[in-house]
Amino acid sequence: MNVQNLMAELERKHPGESEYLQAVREVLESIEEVYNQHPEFEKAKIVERIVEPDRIFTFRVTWVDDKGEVQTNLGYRVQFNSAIGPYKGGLRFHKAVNPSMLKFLGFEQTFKNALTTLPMGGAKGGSDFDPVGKSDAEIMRFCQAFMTELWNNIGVDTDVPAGDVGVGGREIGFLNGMYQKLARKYHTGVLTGKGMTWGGSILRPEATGFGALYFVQHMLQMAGKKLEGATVAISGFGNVAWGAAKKATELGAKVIAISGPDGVIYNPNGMTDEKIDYMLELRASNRNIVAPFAEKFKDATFTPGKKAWSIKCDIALPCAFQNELNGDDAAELLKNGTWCCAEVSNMGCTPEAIHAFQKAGILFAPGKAVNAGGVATSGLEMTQNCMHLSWSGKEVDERLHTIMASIHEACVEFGKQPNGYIDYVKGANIAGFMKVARAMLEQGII
Ligand code: 2IT
Repeated sequence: MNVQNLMAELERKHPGESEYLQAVREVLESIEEVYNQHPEFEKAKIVERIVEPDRIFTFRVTWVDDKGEVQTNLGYRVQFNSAIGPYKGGLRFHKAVNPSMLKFLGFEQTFKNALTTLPMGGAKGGSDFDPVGKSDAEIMRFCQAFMTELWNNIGVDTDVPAGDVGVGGREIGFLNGMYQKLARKYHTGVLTGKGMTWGGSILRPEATGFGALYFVQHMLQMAGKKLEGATVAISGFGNVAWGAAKKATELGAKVIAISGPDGVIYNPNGMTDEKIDYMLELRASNRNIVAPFAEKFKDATFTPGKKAWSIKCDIALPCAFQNELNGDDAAELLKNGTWCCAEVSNMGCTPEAIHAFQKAGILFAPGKAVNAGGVATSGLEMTQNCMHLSWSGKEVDERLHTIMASIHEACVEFGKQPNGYIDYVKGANIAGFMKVARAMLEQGII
């Protein structure tokens, strides 16, 4: 394999798909050396096959808003790779959703799911529907219209969607209701992230953030550092940021920043239960602003137009969107003494930011390892659904702990450099890639 040639070919085939090309380049650069030691991969053209999704469904979603006006959005499901199990991955509702974004997410999901140790292939889907400012009734009608097109392409043993940005428990409820009505199938395992009374798993809402903090604990332990007393800046205020803030606080760290598209909240005294609960209210309001946090809690201040990375912190946790932390942000964090950055969002850092962190020798880990606790717990939800039972919170949490420990171990095994530095990017990419590549190899040319 030659990365430059492969990338040139992909750029020609998929012009302008910047997020997708960025995600592919990062993985190929990480695996090049190991790949070239395996002529059997080269012969089976594994890399040429693994970078393309198996198939993409694109569909029109038409619905009626509260004013009686007809609205049309685009819907997608990218079924990326099924070598190790049925397609699995979230749905994203955001105005910027396009095929490039969902292809990058589906590609990442394939390797992330491989890291979880569970048998799940990679997928992603969503729509350019913008939930901001929508009523609950509008969200319901949109979800129902979206499922009218999607239902025939998903199923317990084929493809199991879940939430992502803009899709939480409320949306999964509306989607599941419509799925059952259309498919006349009532197995609880067609979607994950369900409510607790209809097949959901305890801890799934918390799992992405909790798993991320378990991963950070392992990183810190290995580096001889501690979470207790560390200051943490988190971007975003949605489901993932909420889980991360909750667990970071529980483990003795001080969450001094959260943020939104409107600006940053500086929270010098850290989180309380009331503040953490309020993050859920902010998300549920569909306004997509974080400023009200500082109106409600007087010890916090809001600065419009600023990112979480403007706040001096020990640990930076991007928890919102891809490329939300760029080279300039990394430089500012490093100047302020940040010594760890763990991506909780998918591809939260630009390549320039990752390069800056690694060059400075600080702890850095990529989203596909750090945030894998979310989809791992979706996998545990699927297992419970198939067994027709539900596990206790203790049982799910223990399994999540074990999975995050094993992902950390895999990153160290494949990412340890001769000078002792652990390149978690390389480690996660090689570990995830090797598993999927071997599975493809053993199943022939298809
Ligand atoms: O990016 C992700 O891993 C998710 N949005 C969760 C996917 C899932 O199937 O739970």
